[in-house]
Amino acid sequence: MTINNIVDESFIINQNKLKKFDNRCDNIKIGIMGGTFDPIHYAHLATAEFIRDSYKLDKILFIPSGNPPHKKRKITDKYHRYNMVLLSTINNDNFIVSDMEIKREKSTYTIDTLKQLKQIYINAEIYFITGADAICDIETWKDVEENFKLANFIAATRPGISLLKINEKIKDLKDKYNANIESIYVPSLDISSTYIRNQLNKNKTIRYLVPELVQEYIYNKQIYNNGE
Ligand code: DND
Repeated sequence: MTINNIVDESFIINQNKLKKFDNRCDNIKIGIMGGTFDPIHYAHLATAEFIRDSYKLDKILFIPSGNPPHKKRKITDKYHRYNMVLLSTINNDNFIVSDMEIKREKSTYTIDTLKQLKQIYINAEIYFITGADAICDIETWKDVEENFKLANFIAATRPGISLLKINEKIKDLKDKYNANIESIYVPSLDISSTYIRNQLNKNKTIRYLVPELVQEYIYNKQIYNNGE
């Protein structure tokens, strides 16, 4: 089977997961894992799984950013990033991929996504998952205070940022915005998308840092080998 066939198959599997999920979305707890995912890697997946288990979340919805306004560098085509997230989640019934930000033509802000989610999953409780770096930058996000009104936030530890620093930031955000936000220690995996792109630029290995299918997709589509 070629990688393109596997992408097509993961798309269909994901559509079925979404259909089942949309039919039983009342009174459930949904974790949202938003990201540029350029590319998705094992730290994203392990963090999402660890938090799903710790918070007894029913499902994790991965939402790849369409046009992330916060990225200054040129990012990879959104369909490649979306396909890689599909390939990474094909074998996990609890991980579902949403294309709501991919389909949005304008800049993709979390506030618009949370409003959209609230309309679709009316009685669900939403937990937005972020890594420590994202939580430290959250005051630069559009309509920060409104984001906190629409969702609970969970801030996962990330190598290089101490739990103490995250907790100080959380205290500050709670005081300022009455935010519903908690920190969680997740097992450290010192992997980043930047590191993976750098490895690829130097023709070095990315094996065991990303799912095998993602590695195959990257090589097949020859992304990340133009100094990007
Ligand atoms: P990133 O581009 O940082 O994602 O975006 C994270 C989320 O923030 C997305 O949903 C964005 O739409 C949203 N955002 C950012 C800026 C402004 C606004 C919204 C706005 O509305 O104005 P990455 O692909 O880099 O990473 C995805 C997640 O995984 C992040 O939360 C990151 O911190 C986390 N992560 C790790 N966590 C633990 N261990 C590691 C990790 N590597 C990445 N090794």
